[in-house]
Amino acid sequence: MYTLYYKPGACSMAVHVVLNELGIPFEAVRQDDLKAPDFLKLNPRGQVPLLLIDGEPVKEGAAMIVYLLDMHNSPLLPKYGVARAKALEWLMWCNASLYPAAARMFWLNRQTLDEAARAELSKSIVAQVQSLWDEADARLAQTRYLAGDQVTAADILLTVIANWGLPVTLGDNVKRVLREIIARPSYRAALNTEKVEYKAVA
Ligand SMILES: N[C@@H](CCC(=O)N[C@@H](CS)C(=O)NCC(=O)O)C(=O)O
Repeated sequence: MYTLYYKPGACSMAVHVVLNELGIPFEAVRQDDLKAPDFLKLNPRGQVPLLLIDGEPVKEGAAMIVYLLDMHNSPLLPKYGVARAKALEWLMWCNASLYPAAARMFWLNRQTLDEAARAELSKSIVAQVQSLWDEADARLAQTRYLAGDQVTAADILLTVIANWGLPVTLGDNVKRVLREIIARPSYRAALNTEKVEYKAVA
């Protein structure tokens, strides 16, 4: 049995969408207070996503996604060869390059700074995030999905991160993929359960 702890619209939403894709039973627990003692007992890092697999806490969203897709034989992560390498490459790019770059903006919002310093840092963070979105757009000008011809979990994580409201411009190729991913029943169901509005594309 799986239990997913999530915060609405956070990176945990990608795991939520993947669980919906698999059509398996799971419980989704909204965890607003990440410093709540009961939650910290499960995840001392005080972060979502957290997945309980038969009661065993597993951290790191990308690890959960790979485990779930392998365990339940999903085409969202090819089993072998270069197709698997490319799917992992882009899943990890979303998780280890795009996500941390975007998260710097949330870090900045928590800092006490004078306005000039904030504006300068913000400009630099947005420029870094923009260059990553430009990279995704250039890739998607060449291939239908991030990993190639087939949709993979990387496209789902990309779609989740795109909705974090950073002041970046998303290219037309990125928008094409976002529209396709949010139309999937799994994505619509996660938006509905988490009560999140998708604003990155109409
Ligand atoms: N590397 C971790 C990052 C988890 C993470 O930073 N989660 C964010 C939400 S997207 C969070 O819980 N932030 C709250 C905090 O760090 O206090 C993963 O991919 O699972």
